[in-house]
Amino acid sequence: MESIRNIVVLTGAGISAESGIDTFRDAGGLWEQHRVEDVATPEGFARDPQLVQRFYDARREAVQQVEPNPAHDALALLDRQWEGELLIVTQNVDDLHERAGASRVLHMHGELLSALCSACEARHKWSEPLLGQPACPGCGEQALRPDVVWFGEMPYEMDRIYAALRRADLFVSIGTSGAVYPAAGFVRDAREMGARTLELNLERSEGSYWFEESRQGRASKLVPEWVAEMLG
Ligand code: BJW
Repeated sequence: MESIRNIVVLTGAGISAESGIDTFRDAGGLWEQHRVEDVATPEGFARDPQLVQRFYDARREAVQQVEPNPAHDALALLDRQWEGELLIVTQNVDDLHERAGASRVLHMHGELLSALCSACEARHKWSEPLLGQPACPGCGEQALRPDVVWFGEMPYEMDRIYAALRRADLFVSIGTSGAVYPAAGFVRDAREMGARTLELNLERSEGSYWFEESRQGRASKLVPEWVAEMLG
């Protein structure tokens, strides 16, 4: 693509599906075994912290057993070789972009391998279960929760994301259903600010009609093809 210098890539659960991590809204997705209100809201956590800690402990353990797939690898290659600005904004709480070698990554919905202390608000790298209420390494309180963004909470790094969207020449959305805001609104924001827009998804997403171009297929095929186009 000509005249593209600054790129924002938004990724969702679909990019990690072929690594073996369940998506949220597809058949067999995580929400089928648990109600959203029970496991992904501050109210659900207050009501039954053990259920929520168990849910995230299982996912934290599972994420350490999987590997990046060709879609993560292709984005990492783009990250290494693209000379203009690039920001990979992921809604995913796994670390597969980083493990594939990408460094320009921002986790707007938090990270499974991190714990947040509700008492002192410190964030700590964390790979162990939280169910046994371990003490916060910073303040000693037994107040650690998964460092993820639940419904009704403010996603991380919104200022940096909007600043990158303002500068973007191209916005690319990969493997996300476009059902959750504010991420679902980025395509409109990017267009209003003059960027070209491209969707790569297994099927047309809820917000598909906002994109100038939409390609359907598996991320492990579409993403390497698109990256090859970008790197010429
Ligand atoms: C493949 C594939 C393959 C499969 N290859 N593709 C009414 C209207 C508008 C908004 C609201 C409203 N009421 C409430 C809100 C706000 C609310 C919201 O959006 N609710 C909706 C339900 C409507 N949002 C919030 O509360 C957010 N905070 C907020 O808005 O704060 C105020 C604010 C205002 C303005 C600016 C800034 C802030 C917080 C949202 C937090 C979401 N948290 C979760 C859980 C994180 C922790 C965890 O992982 O457990 O984030 S929910 C869940 O959904 C998770 C995901 O990141 C997120 C998005 O899911 P994603 O990635 O799109 O997955 P799926 O499964 O939905 O889609 C997968 C796609 O991949 C599908 O399309 C497949 O086809 C495709 N696919 N295999 C390519 N191989």
